[in-house]
Amino acid sequence: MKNRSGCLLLLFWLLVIGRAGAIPPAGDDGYRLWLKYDRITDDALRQSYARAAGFIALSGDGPMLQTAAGELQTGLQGLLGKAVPRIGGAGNRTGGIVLAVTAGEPGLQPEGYRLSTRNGNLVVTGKTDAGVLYGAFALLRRIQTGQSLETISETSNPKVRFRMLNHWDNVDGSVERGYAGSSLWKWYELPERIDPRYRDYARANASLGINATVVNNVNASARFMTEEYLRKVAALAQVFRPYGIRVYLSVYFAAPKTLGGLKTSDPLDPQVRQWWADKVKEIYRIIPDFGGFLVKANSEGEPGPQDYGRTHADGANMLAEALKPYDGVVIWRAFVYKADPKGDRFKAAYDEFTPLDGQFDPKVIVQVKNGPIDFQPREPFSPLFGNMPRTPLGMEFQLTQEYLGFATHLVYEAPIFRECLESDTYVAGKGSTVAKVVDGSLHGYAMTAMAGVANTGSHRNWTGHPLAQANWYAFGRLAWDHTLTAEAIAGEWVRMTLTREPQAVKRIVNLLLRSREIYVDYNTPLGLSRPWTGVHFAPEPWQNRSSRPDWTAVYYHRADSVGLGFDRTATGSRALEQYRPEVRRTWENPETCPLPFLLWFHHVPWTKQLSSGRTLWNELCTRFYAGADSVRWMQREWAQVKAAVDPDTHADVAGRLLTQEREAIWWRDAWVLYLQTFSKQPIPTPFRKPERTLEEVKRSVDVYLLR
Ligand code: BDP
Repeated sequence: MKNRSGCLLLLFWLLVIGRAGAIPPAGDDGYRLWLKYDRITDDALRQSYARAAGFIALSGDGPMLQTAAGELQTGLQGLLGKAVPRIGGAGNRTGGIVLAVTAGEPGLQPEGYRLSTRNGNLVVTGKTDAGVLYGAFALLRRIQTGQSLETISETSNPKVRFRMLNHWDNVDGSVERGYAGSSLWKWYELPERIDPRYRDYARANASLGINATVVNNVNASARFMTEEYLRKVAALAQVFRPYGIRVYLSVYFAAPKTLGGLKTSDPLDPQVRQWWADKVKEIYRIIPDFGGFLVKANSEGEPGPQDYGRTHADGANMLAEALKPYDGVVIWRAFVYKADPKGDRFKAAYDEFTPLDGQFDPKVIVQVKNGPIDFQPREPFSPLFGNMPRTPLGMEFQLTQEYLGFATHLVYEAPIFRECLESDTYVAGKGSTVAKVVDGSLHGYAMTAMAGVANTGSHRNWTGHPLAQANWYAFGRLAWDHTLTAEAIAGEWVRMTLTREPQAVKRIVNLLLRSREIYVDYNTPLGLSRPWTGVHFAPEPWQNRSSRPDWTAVYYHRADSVGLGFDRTATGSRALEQYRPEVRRTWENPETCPLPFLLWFHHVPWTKQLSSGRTLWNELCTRFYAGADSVRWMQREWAQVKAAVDPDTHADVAGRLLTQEREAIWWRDAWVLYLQTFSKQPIPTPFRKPERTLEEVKRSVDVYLLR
């Protein structure tokens, strides 16, 4: 009896200790992202790394250099299974890692790094501490992905200067278009309590070279300009600083009025200008290395300079002037469109911004979404790229999956980013890619920027869908070097995050690479788009009522008895005129327009024979059905890698793929049944008619939208 109660007691304590975390959980919760640093199981490989990494020598004690050494120690401790000591200078010692800040190092930009071997040591060189930090992470990445260190010789400079995340996070802890829980920032605890997660966030970003973060929503609350909030933001800045990350804030343009009590927020009003000058002074007193402002103005109801008859340039320049005494920049968003029943939203940003080229202060960057409308599953590149040679244009990508199935659909976004960056604007002849506009090489921009609307949240694994971490990763890697391929990035990420088993790596990379096309097929094939208002999740192609025409679905797809698609040629809205003739020519002829862009530019008859040999209607059905069916292929592929992936992660993704299948069929059925009311044609063989009626799908959407 006594023994039995002793056993029970022991069991009880094991459970308690286990729950308290003293016993590590069996599964991987995804928290460590791509910085897992699990011990390398291949003995020979591990020992070869261990021989090359016997110590870490650093001269200098700057906080970022310390960070670099600390990160190397953490990483190597995990990967090699033993502690690697940190020493001062290397002296005559060999077999270690030397971190060297060499201001005169040729071929390096301030944040660039060089990895080389010298005198029997691995040397990480940077012109600055930041360069060394990025080099240290690059070295770790090599080890994590199993590369040799023998003949290491790599020089890498960032192609873009401001590599930033934009968080659409609100004062109340919610995240606009966030699908991974609530905000990472616990405003109510700050500045006193520092969640350890802030540091892990900084580590993850620094490992990719991300050096800037806008911590609040572009639909900004003026509260972020109060001293109370600035002190909270300062506490974050302090955590991020040793990782080379500066904080930025989105501003509410009408703050002088709502917060400052002024009668106006007119950017040309001297009192308003003074208010901003004082505010900026206060900000730099509290956050000495503050990065600058991100501004959404005169867009979707946000206030802006046009409320006072002024231009975007007037507004941006006023803020730039306030920031002038400091090192800050103004990032002014070009995401604007008016409620014009006759207009084409596609043309709005170009029409409003190109006349202002040359009028912006040198400290202003205009941030442009990759496409002309709004982060659709596939969009042509924004015609602003290439058409503002005298204004630095920054890129805005969206990592959070607003139109890409939230956190239940697997969509690897690197192909979206690459597709845009590789697009040729032809503004200075062939080869004038969007990437060359954004990296400044085409127009000689003095400042360059790439931003990603973050997909992070309070979910333990940061991004909700475990594989959506790859989108954060891919964005960071591309912001550093836009020439990296989607495949190479996926390969790195999978090896660092999921598995190093070669067959499994191959399969998962392939799955990631195909995921976007599959999504497009069942969601918006052939150039359909769906930026209609609302939650941006449920299929509602029939939605035709709203306060503005461009907030309906029918505005975009234009389905009628004749056909489908938005005519943007000379017979339609003429939006194609915003592109150079070479670009226009590829898209303006419906016979030769690539199918992925067809309905972006043409209203195509249902019976029209396409280059695929099928009629429009049959091609649409084929895509919707093939797309939805392919989700089952994804499930099968994922099942094949079960033995190579952590069981918890595997089960999580497998579950989401089941949801994705159900939702893909929902989308397919909604579109097919709705469009059929116009095409009046049967679902072609071999596809089977949806099991529900259009009315039933509509009802399911209504129920989904109930609050
Ligand atoms: C749209 C989102 C909206 C954002 C807006 C923006 O639906 O929530 O505020 O973009 O980028 O995609 O400002």
